[in-house]
Amino acid sequence: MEKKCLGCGVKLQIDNENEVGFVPSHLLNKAKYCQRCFKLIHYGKFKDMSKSIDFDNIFQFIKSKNPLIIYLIDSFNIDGSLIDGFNKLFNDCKTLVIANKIDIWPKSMNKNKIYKFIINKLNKKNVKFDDIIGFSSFNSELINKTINKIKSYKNREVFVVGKINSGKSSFINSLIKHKNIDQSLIATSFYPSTTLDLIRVDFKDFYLTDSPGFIDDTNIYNYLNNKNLKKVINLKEVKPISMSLLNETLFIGSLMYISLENDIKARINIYGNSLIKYHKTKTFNLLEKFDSLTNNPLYVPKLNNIVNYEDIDIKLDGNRNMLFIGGLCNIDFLNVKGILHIHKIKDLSVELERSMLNDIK
Ligand SMILES: Nc1nc2c(ncn2[C@@H]2O[C@H](COP(=O)(O)OP(=O)(O)OP(=O)(O)O)[C@@H](O)[C@H]2O)c(=O)[nH]1
Ligand SMILES: [Mg+2]
Repeated sequence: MEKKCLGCGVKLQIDNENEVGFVPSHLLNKAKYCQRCFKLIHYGKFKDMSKSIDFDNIFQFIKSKNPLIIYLIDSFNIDGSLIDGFNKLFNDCKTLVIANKIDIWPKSMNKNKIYKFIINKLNKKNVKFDDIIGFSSFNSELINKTINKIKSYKNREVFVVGKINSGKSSFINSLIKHKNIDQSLIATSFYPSTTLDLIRVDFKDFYLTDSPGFIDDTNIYNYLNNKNLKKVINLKEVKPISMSLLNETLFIGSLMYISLENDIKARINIYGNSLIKYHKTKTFNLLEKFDSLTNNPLYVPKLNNIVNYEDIDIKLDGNRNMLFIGGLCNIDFLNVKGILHIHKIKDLSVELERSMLNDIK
């Protein structure tokens, strides 16, 4: 019988060290993980093997099972974690949305406002779903609630799908731990494309299957090398950073910058990783300043292809609005009216919405 890696899902093999699933031949019999996952789990070393993922095949297979789909969405990076064409891919399937990583938002924030915000967003983007649950891998009450919800669908086959890094494997691991199931944990990490193939776990009442994260160019993770990812990615509760801007430009690390039209004063709260430098500067010679940051370690490295930038303008209407920047940070504008200029990576998702911190109507 073929043996699969319990960390990433690929078939184990002993022939080629540079291909997925490799284990040294003398370890094959007792190995649970491939060499790549073993190194990730024990030494935090990551090897990108995302090219090996066969999404067409995987999605066809999932559909053929007529499963319950668990659609994992990162509640801190909502737009960046939506799959383009989700409805088309899984049109006939029951869908339970899990709004994950709810613990990254400050504890003081009203979680109902976040859920309501996400529901509005999904409706606006015409995502069809049957139910939604807020979730965090660290909250046993939410884990319990989720297990009961999954059971209530009575589907034997349940597949977890979502974008890279949305937390699919951590989600399943938290259920494995909670139910004390005799199963090795799936490999997880903040590096994109940790999971490479399907991983099916028997929960007795149902089978829960992990899948590789869907990849596109909307998230900041796709543009950073492994070292810089650590400084940018949000893995724990964020503490908002408050500041005001008047005829000034805000550099978000050396990744992008935003400024308001002249003489408009803005009070903002930034929700993001405190390792990023949020740096204010006078609004002139911006491109020169930006280019001078090329040697800064956070500067977007040109990984596989050239990264294109673009300038866009967004109108702030005087309400409390939040700018969501593809997994990088979210910026709350407190009742600012005027034009916001943004210099950003072309395909990075940047969306302005009425802030979830508004009162619920
Ligand atoms: N704070 C917080 N972090 C989480 C949670 N769930 C996952 N993470 C973190 O998010 C990162 C990605 O988690 P994974 O479970 O590997 O994500 P994935 O969706 O399986 O990723 P791929 O396999 O690459 O598609 C890891 O660093 C996790 O620790 C959560 O509920 N809260
Ligand atoms: Mg995974």
